[in-house]
Amino acid sequence: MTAGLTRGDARDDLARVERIVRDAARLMTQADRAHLGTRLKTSRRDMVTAYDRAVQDRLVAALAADFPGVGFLCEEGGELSQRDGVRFVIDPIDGTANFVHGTGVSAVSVGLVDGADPVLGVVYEPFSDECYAAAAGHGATRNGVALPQVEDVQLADALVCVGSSPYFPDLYQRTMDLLARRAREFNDIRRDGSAACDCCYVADGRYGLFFEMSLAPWDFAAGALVARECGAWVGTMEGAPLTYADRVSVLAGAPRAAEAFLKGEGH
Ligand code: LIP
Repeated sequence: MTAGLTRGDARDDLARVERIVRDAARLMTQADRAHLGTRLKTSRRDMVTAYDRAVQDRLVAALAADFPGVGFLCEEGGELSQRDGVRFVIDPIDGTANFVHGTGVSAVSVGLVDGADPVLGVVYEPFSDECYAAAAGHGATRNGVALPQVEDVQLADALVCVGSSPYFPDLYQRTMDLLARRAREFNDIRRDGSAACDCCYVADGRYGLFFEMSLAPWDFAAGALVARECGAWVGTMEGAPLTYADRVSVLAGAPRAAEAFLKGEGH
């Protein structure tokens, strides 16, 4: 049983969530790219498309039918903004800017959280057909194949993936300043534009570390669990546990790399 939340056991529940995510993601790969219905939200960098909303509507309808009584916290939320209790935490398209520009990675991310405890997570990048799934205490998989524990690399050997917090100009500048001060401690830096994918790429060893100064719970709820289940250190950039109600900073990485990053000068 998924922490007493649903009918099945954790792995059965996870398989059902993964099927729902994969189905909804077909809206992305079948999108009419000449008619994305793109609109601005909080700034010229913060966009939403008709497909974000369509994917979210399909996810919510299917999850509500399959998991009656479970709440929702969704990026395109409105009334679907339950910030505590048992809830699905949904980013219908994480990496919307990439989706709009037809570049990089963009994924459907669905987490299931009980208060501040992650229970399940699915992140599916449909263009590369890579689906990451994790249930708390049961490890993580990529396309159904178990992921090994992360290699505990040093910070100097780590490809460090950066989230630039583009919706917050002050944090964007603080991120650039941090890189100017500390990137020389890393092997090199990368920037993808999807925190959900970035956390999963820490889990599968592509990156030794990922950080971003401000993320919403839907950006990281699923991916952070995938990373944690693969032995990565996961928390805030201040070294605190993640919470799932409001925006927080996120750090995920090989334990030695994360420790060295946290010991370094302030952010
Ligand atoms: C995005 C994150 C990304 C971050 C962007 C944005 P969205 O999510 O995954 O890491 O840098 O600011 O928050 O908005 O595309 O769902």
